[in-house]
Amino acid sequence: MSKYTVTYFDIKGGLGEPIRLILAYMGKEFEDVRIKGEQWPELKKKVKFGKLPTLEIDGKVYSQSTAICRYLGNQAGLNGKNDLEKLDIDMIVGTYFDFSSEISSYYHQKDPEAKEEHKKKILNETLPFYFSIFEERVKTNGYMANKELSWADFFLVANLERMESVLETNITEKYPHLAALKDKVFNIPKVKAYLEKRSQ
Ligand SMILES: N[C@@H](CCC(=O)N[C@@H](CS)C(=O)NCC(=O)O)C(=O)O
Repeated sequence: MSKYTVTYFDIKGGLGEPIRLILAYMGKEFEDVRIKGEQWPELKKKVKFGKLPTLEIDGKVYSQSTAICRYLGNQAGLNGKNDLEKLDIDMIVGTYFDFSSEISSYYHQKDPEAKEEHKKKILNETLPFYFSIFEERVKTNGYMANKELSWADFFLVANLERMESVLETNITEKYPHLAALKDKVFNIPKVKAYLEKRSQ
C-alpha cells in the first residue's frame, strides 16, 4: 500500500484541498501536513519547485496541483472515459486558473486604494463572468464536466471555498447550482468523514 503525504498551507480550501478531498474519496490514508505562514520561508528553500501543494508518494515528492489531481483522477476513475472527456475536464480547470490569476494579483496588491478598486472590478465583472460559465455547466450537466463526477468538481468546489475567504464574499449564495454541487461533493460519505475531522 502506498504512503501519501500532502503538504500545503493551513488554510480552508485552495490548491491543496482537492488533493486531500480526492485521496479521501479514494479511501486512501494520508498524512496531512499543514504549513503555517511563519514556517514557509525556511521550507520554501527545500521545496524543489518552490511552491505548495506537494504530494509525496512512497518517498518521492510531486508538485503542481493539476498534475497531481489528474494523476489521482486517473487512479480513481475521475478523469473522463476518453480523450474528449479529459479535454473537457482540463478546459474547465484551465478556465478556473484564468479567473484565479486575477484574484492572485488582487491578493498580492499592496496599495489599499488600488486593492479596493480591484476588488470592486472582480466582484462586478470578473467573478460574474467566470462563475456564470461554471453555474451554467452545472445547471446543464449536473457536474463541471461531462455529466459525471470528475476531478474538476473536487478542484472547483475546494477552490471556491478559498475564493470566498480571499474575497470575503459568499459566492455560492448567488450560484445555486454550484452550491448544490458543493453539497453533493461534500456529502459523499468518505469525503464527508474527512471534512468532519479536517483542521478548522
Ligand atoms: N501551479 C502551481 C501553483 C502553486 C501555488 O501558486 N502555490 C502557492 C499557494 S496556493 C504558493 O506556494 N505560494 C507561496 C510562494 O509562492 O512562495 C500549482 O497549481 O500547484
